[in-house]
Amino acid sequence: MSSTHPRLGDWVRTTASLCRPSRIVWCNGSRAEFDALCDLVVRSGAGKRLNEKCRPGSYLVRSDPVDVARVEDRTFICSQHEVDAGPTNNWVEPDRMRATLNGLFDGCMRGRTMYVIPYSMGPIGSHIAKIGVQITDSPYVVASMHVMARVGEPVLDVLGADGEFVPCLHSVGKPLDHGSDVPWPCNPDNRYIVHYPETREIWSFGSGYGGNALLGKKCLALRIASVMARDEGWLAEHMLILKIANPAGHVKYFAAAFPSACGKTNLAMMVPALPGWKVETVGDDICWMKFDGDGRLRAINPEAGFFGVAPGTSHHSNHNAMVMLQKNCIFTNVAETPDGDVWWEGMTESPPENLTDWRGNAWHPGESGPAAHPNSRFTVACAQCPVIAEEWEDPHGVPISAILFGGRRASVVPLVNEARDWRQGVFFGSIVSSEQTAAAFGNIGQLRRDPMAMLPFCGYNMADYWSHWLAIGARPTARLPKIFYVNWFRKDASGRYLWPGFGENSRVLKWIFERCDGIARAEPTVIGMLPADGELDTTGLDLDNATRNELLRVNVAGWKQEIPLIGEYYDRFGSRVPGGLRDEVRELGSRLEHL
Ligand code: SAT
Ligand code: MN
Repeated sequence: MSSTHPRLGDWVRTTASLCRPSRIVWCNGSRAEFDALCDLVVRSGAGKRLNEKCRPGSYLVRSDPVDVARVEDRTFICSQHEVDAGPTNNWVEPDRMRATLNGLFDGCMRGRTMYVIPYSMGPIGSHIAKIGVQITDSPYVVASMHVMARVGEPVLDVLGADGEFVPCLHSVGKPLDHGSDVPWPCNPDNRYIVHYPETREIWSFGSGYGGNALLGKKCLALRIASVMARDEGWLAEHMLILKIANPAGHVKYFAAAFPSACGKTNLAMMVPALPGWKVETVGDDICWMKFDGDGRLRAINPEAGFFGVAPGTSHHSNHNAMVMLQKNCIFTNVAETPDGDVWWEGMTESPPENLTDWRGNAWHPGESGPAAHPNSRFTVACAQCPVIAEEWEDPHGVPISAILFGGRRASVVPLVNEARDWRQGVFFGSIVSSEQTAAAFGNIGQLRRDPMAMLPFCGYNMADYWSHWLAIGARPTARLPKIFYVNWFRKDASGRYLWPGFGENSRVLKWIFERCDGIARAEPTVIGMLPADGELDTTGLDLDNATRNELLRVNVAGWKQEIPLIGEYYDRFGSRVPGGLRDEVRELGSRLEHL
């Protein structure tokens, strides 16, 4: 198979003459191709087939211990002008970066197979979908792309002879010069995850892991897509999409953005504690929203699979994920049990007696390090999720009624707060922050700002991105979703969580649902609209009044302390910060002063 698309053909030829692989394979996306790739990963020594009796159709892969996560400090937005990348992105002048990368890619696939993977982010042929073509020399990456995106021949059909595609070039950066290979080739001293937003190209070198290497996900669907969305008037967001039905069977769709380690996948697959309510999944990580003819934002999940963090996933935190992971999964860097199954921290209350850890060494309870790497992952098709919404592949997308922003904040930020209008909602998104939880990252309790949870994923100046959000809301015909700021992570003085979280978060979703219908009552306060007395359904929950009040109170002193911090944060972006957001901070400050 090859392409009848001259520009694609040219790009593949030019890339091959630069990288000099021993052969080129065009991926057709078939099941047989997937199986053959998995066999290759097994034969390379990086992967093994798990016990068919425990995890049918599943694999365990171990990466090189130095190649285990996204490398934000090696991620670049190479726009012509530095200011267009903004202060939150790494920038190098594009011609200089091209020269560096041309040097690194020169001959980098010697002795290897170069795979060409046409893929669609979004249902094939959907007007919201985008096509990418990834070239890679990693069979593990090709197998993962099979799960995470729609790949192969049907994509080329849609592309036709002159369709648009984003070229995505990836190499593990380790030519095979003298025959013998290592199980997980990579080049940790020369890692580059590079985006050219103006020409919409992605070049990634030196890593085979996750978002560094599966270029459809963070690189295309967020960094490049956020630029496309700005130019074309839509939103490419780091959000889950959930479907929620009330006991009467009425349905709404919410999109929600959280920084990492806030339980996005768990929320997307939640089992509601409230009787009669039902949550189903449309997506767990990325959401593309476009206006329809009625002025509503309709969302698709551009992905076809979940690439989720394994540790912490259990029947308590995410029962549906546990069911979803019973078969046909690729696990990376989790621990292995003696009978050829997988295990990770948090899966069971106590670990099994004997394990092989993520590095391949014997491991016993009480060992100093974890058995599974903290960023170990499962890769699994969305279709396998037991609560996947039937419309998850609707090419028109689903209409979004509410957008939720959340962070991990022990104090100040209430359990739920509805924005008075779109502008205040964008303000909420812009100040999203999480407290650093482990001593590993600087001071405990220190805030990391992560606007709209897009800090590492916005492909242009963050302040311009806020302006784009405001412009979306200023569209005259728009029927906009309501925006809410949620915080499941409030703690008391002794560090105990005030709110049970997980399935109990359905109580908050219920209030949001009923706000969208104009049924539930809210009380206007200086910081936003909080649930009026008795409006948050706490029936059957062991929550005393004092705790409830603490979760939903306006912490005047706390907010007064936030105001200068927000101002300082905005100052990083200088004059690019939209006036509307500056107004929000000033007005919030003066409302607090007048209390
Ligand atoms: O490695 S990924 O970027 O795909 C996942 C993540 O870091 O959120
Ligand atoms: Mn994510």
